[in-house]
Amino acid sequence: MRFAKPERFRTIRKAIASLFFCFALASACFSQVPVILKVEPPSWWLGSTVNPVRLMITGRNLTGARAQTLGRGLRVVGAQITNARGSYLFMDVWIAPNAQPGQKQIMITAPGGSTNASFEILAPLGRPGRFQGFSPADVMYLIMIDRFADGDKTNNDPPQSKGLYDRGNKFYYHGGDLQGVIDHLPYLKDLGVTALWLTPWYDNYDHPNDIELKEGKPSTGFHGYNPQDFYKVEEHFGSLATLRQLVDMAHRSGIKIIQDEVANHTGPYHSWVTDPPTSTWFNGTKEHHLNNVFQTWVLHDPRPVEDLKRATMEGWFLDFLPDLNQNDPEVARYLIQNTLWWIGVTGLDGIRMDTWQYVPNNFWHEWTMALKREYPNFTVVGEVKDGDVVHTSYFQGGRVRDGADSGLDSLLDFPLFYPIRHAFAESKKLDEVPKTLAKDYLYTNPNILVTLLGGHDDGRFMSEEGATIAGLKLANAFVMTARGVPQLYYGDEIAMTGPDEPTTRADFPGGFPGDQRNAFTKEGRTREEQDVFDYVRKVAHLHAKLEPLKRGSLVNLYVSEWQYAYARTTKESVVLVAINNDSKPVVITFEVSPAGLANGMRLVDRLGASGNLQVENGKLSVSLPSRSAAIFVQK
Ligand SMILES: [Ca+2]
Ligand SMILES: [Ca+2]
Ligand SMILES: [Ca+2]
Repeated sequence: MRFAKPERFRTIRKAIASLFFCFALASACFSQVPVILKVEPPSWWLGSTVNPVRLMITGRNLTGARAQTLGRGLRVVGAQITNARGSYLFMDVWIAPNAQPGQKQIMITAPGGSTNASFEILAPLGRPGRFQGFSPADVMYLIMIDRFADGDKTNNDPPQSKGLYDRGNKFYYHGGDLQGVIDHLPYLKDLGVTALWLTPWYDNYDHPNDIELKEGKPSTGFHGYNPQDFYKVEEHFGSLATLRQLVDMAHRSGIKIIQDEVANHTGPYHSWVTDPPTSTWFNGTKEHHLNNVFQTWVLHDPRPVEDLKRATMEGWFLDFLPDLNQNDPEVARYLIQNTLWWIGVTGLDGIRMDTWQYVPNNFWHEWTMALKREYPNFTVVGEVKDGDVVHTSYFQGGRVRDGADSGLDSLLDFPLFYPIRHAFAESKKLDEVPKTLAKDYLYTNPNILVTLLGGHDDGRFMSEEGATIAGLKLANAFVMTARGVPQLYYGDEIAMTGPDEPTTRADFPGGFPGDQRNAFTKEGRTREEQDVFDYVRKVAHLHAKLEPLKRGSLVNLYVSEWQYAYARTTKESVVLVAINNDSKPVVITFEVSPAGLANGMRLVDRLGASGNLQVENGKLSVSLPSRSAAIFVQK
């Protein structure tokens, strides 16, 4: 009996071995069964200008797959293409005009078997109050979603991306989310905001980023600019349902939503990097690519050094952000549909496009055409971060550049941003501002440019050397009365500080659990913060009330080193603005006939800096205290 034990063990071992053999055999038999991991886009709506819709199905064992729709309303049309690794299947699906909305099934049959993929046909969202586009009638407000307000504590440390939440770390998630924005819509409405630009809400990577070290340590994608899934909402920010709710509730408050998009690159950990859908999906590969040299001046050079141009257009940002190849038709189609999808499923109103200049104009032409075909009122602002009007204006649509008309409506007005900072933050001479505006003739439409005094990629206004509350007020008065679409940066209305990129993205006080005070309320603001808040609110509301500030032509009336006076005029009315950036009070006298103001006309300053005035001998004499602005309207 003593030998029975080893005998029994041998039997068990044999049994286990044969079991393994069976498993191995089974997995060999079934390993070729197609598996569907993702369908992009996952849905589309009836009555779209895009029909058929190009589907990209991500999966396994798709080599040689054929697709066939089950049921009515959806039809696979044209050829189906799979890649050699069997990880992607491209096909067109046509939505019947009389299709019933709902989930549809597509049967995918490959040599190893069949499986189903789901695709939803949606009823289109109603047009009134949606897809509105932004205009100079708006006051835009930029929110960094992670840093504004935490409205849902349950998504702060989600299971799929545990450990990225740390309010003590400038480069980690702080808990801000879409619900936090919803919760503060009344605050924004009260401030006078009519359009929200939200930093990207795409799903970013779920683990620390040890490719892009910040201060020597791993960072995270809290800023949203490193997508790992272009069709998902970042789990730290909420869900697609929350996003839809945000868009609807904002619209009910008279606030538009502007999505921040990225079409130049993906995040460094996107699954495409190791398994690209086509061989030309990216410009280069992870191992072999150009490093971006940022020589953007060659982009408008009529005789560009081609190597420099190529390294600027196709180089990977910082050597690790995979550069999408928009000249690959599948990439172009993917990006165009992705843009339309976010608009179509949420009803949002505008787009701020990141890194505009690093993407070819022939692609932008197709992209904006598709956008305007579906949503004619929609508007787009492109980020071309450059202080030179010659350079920046090159990228505005309305004329052919580099072989195509990009169709781009608007640009962030960085050429005006720097003079605004110099004059109002650093208390330098003011005439750099009108001298920059004098170059407006280079733009196809300067009136739609987005003017700003702060943003998430620059240190805060109040952290510039020499910045004062008086200067901050002047900058606000200027951007909300000059031509363009004024854009505010969250927290500038309470004079938040932060000298560099990470600190400029600090948490809004009161937006987060455990905050010492709540600066969203008057009680929670310091006297100085309240002073700035009241001023910004006042000029924002004047912008809303006074038609010329929204639609008027800009007429220059007086320029000196330290003073600037201009009018905004419509056929019906005039608003006159006078700014004294000097540290001394001043009286300036100037002709007002170019603004159509007649003798005897009485004017009152809505900001209360200057006394009431009367036009005499075709002139006005305006008395302005040190560092002050006046907004005159007819009495
Ligand atoms: Ca949260
Ligand atoms: Ca994520
Ligand atoms: Ca590029």
